[in-house]
Amino acid sequence: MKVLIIAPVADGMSNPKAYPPMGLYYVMAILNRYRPNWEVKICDMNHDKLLDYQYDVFLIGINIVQVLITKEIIKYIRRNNPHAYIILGGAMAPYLLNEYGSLGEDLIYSGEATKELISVLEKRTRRFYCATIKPQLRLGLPQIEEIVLKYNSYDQGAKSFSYIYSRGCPFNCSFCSKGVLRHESKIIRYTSEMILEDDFLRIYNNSIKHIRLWDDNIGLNKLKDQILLNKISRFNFTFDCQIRSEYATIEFINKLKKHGCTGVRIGFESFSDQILKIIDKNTSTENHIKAILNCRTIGLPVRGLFIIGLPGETQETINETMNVIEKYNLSFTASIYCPYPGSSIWDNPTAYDIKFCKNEILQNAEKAYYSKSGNYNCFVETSKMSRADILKGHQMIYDLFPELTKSEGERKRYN
Ligand code: B12
Ligand code: SF4
Repeated sequence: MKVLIIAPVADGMSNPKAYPPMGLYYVMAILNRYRPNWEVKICDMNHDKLLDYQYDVFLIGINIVQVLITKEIIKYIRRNNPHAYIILGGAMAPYLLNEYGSLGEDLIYSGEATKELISVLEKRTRRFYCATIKPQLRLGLPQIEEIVLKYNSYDQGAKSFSYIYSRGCPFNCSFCSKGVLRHESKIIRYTSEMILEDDFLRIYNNSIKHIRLWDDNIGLNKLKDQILLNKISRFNFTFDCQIRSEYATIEFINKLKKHGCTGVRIGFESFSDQILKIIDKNTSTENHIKAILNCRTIGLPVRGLFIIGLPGETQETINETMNVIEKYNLSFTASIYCPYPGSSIWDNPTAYDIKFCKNEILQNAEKAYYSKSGNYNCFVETSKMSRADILKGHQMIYDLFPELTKSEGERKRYN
């Protein structure tokens, strides 16, 4: 069987070279492992042109911003190969049928790629398939060499590699679109120690010095964290990761630093307790401030991630966020809020202080992120802020603190 796995163009991604489509390499790993005689290739349309349509099966992985482009890709495939079997999967898969109807695919596969995918392909199952979530996580990444050749990202001047050690998240922020993890997301699945060792050995053998961790769970499980950190130290990697503010205790930050952490990203979202409550963030601005201070005490660079335009946003709440950024000289990234399917706000907009048009978002999601012209868009309004106010408030943060958009490391280098 000839299989082509496609990553559609991800418009607005600042540097696609830095972001391998990790999920699709795991899909490839499953096929390679259970059907080694199948010919399986990946076409990342951020880099490669889709020129050859002579495959039996096309597997396409999509998130919300890749839906419309995928519809076009499917049209091309059908035109050039009417007998192809086309499957859609990835973060947006569970919501596609409900929100868009069919995009022209044969099957929507919701969930992690597991061995079940093989029988789905062989039986040419139609319409919708929901994979069961297994406690044990997936295989390793056998194509590390290929990924390193194609994607060269540098962090802290060192060649780096994106990696994810755990999946799931026990929290339920009302703005978060949990995608394939769905309600079972509370079952946290970790890569086994043996696989971790094997992956890291091959990452090391490919001259990678820095790991960029995309886990949502660092700090949640002491034992698992320790396994990960020991492995990182064993290969002498440096790394960066994201953590929640309440996990950023002085002990944990110290531990991260000792094991080679060069910086943490913290999803503060807002410095208004009222907003944190509305979005069910399950933490407080007190924890946020402590986290910043703990990072400063230990000397670990921190970047705050914020979302402007969340339910309950007012000019005052934006000011609260700005005051903290200024007071702590905090490096930051601020996005504009856009509700996505799979989140509680999307499902129950009337329960929140927010207004938006679902159809407008579904037809323009890729523009909500960051348009090619460099402009942001806003598709929401709160009772106190219009779209224009939110855009203005967001722009003001960038205008007031342009220096703070750089990382702490960069700021030191240029001072
Ligand atoms: C790393 C990451 C990024 C990176 C890199 C993205 C990239 N293209 O590689 C950056 C920071 C750039 C990014 C940006 C954005 N991201 Co992002 N990102 C993630 C994150 C944290 C990890 C993704 C990952 O690699 N997971 C690991 C792999 C193994 O999992 P996976 O991709 O889900 O793949 C598995 C299954 O889904 C399945 N599968 C996947 N594809 C396919 C295809 C087929 C055919 C089959 C059968 C199975 C299958 O098998 C895989 C292995 O089990 C996820 C959250 C998460 N924890 O997953 C959010 C997430 C994917 N991002 C999300 C969003 C919304 C965005 C942005 C739109 C954010 C914004 N508003 O600015 C942008 C869009 C960028 C773009 N243009 O694509 C949402 C998607 C929601 C949705 N419903 O679509 C997520 C789920 C976060 C969330 N909880 O809201 N992101
Ligand atoms: S935003 Fe982060 S902490 Fe909140 S539910 Fe999503 S992954 Fe979990």
